[in-house]
Amino acid sequence: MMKPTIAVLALAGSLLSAGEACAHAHLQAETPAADAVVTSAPAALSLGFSEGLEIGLSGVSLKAADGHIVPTGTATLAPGDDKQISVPLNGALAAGAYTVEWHALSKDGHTTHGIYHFTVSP
Ligand SMILES: [Cu+2]
Repeated sequence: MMKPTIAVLALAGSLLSAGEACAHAHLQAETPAADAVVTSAPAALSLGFSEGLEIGLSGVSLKAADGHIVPTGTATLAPGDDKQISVPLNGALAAGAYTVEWHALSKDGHTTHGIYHFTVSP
């Protein structure tokens, strides 16, 4: 008769902690900004998150409008700020629409991911 009670308590406990202590890394700001149209090609992508990240298991990929992956430098954390990822770009991006796909592992061990777009205008 003990087991169902324990299971219910465990479930209640996990729901409680999910609401209280969980701190997933949410993307808060990015450059170029989501849906921005920029007139000069950016030298890097930067993404700012709500929580500190494990950079080894976080990353960004950049896709051109035709779906091809655009080669980039390695994503690194900003010096002294483990919430900020910077991804250097190899040379100027051609005019066109781009998709940024990111994934992040926060210090609390939870993963998040997302997509946004920006456009480099001719
Ligand atoms: Cu979390």
